[in-house]
Amino acid sequence: MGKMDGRVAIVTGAAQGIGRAVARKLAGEGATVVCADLNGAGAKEAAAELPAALGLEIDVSKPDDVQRMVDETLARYGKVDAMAHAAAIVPFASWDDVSFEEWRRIMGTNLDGTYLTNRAVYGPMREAGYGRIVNICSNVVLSGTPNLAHYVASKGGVWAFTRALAREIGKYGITVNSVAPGLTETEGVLASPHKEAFDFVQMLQCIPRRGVAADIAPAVAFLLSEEAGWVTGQMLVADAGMSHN
Ligand code: 4PL
Repeated sequence: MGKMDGRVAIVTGAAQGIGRAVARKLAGEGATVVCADLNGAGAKEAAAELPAALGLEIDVSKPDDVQRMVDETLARYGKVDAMAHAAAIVPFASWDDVSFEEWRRIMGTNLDGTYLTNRAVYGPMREAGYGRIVNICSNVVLSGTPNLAHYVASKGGVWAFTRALAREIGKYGITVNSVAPGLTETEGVLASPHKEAFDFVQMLQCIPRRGVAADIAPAVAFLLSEEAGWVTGQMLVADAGMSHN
């Protein structure tokens, strides 16, 4: 018996990192999971390890891709109860190197992707009178971490958008929350200069160890469960207390 029994959940960014851990966790709680990722092979691999899942190659910055993600979910499983939107680009660049083109690239995936995915699941959720949405944010919105200005701006948008959308669609039985992880040991982070920040970040945490994707997934699963229905518009910060102040 799991808290997602009988539920159909879409997870974007499901091929690796936090998205993949969320897909595993939701499946463990009984959900049927649609694993979407720009890396189609990775999405299919993530789906293959789960009892009931579908893997799709999806670019969340592209309206047609995102619509296809929801259409295929409905065609295959008949409904979409929940979505965890984890797909994002995590760049590392000094402000001197953030061209307008690079700014637009980050906004296109991180912020347009949030608009498109939330827009696309909203229709069927409104019709059903039930829905649970979690957008993955970041604790950088609370501190303005350096070398991430475009990323911080995009995640600030995710945070604020989530609050605003919650106001408008609560009346349809849909909750919208964000989860804000801190620096997390994922494939993406380990392949980037952010990996050099673990020691510094650990000093600021209440719990002094490296965060891993499995530390984030339970917070997402709670907010996507039916019993979280009285919680909406919130940002749940899952960062070992780094930003509790
Ligand atoms: C604390 O979301 O939350 C680096 C890179 N450091 O992407 C993040 C912290 C990064 C973060 C993040």
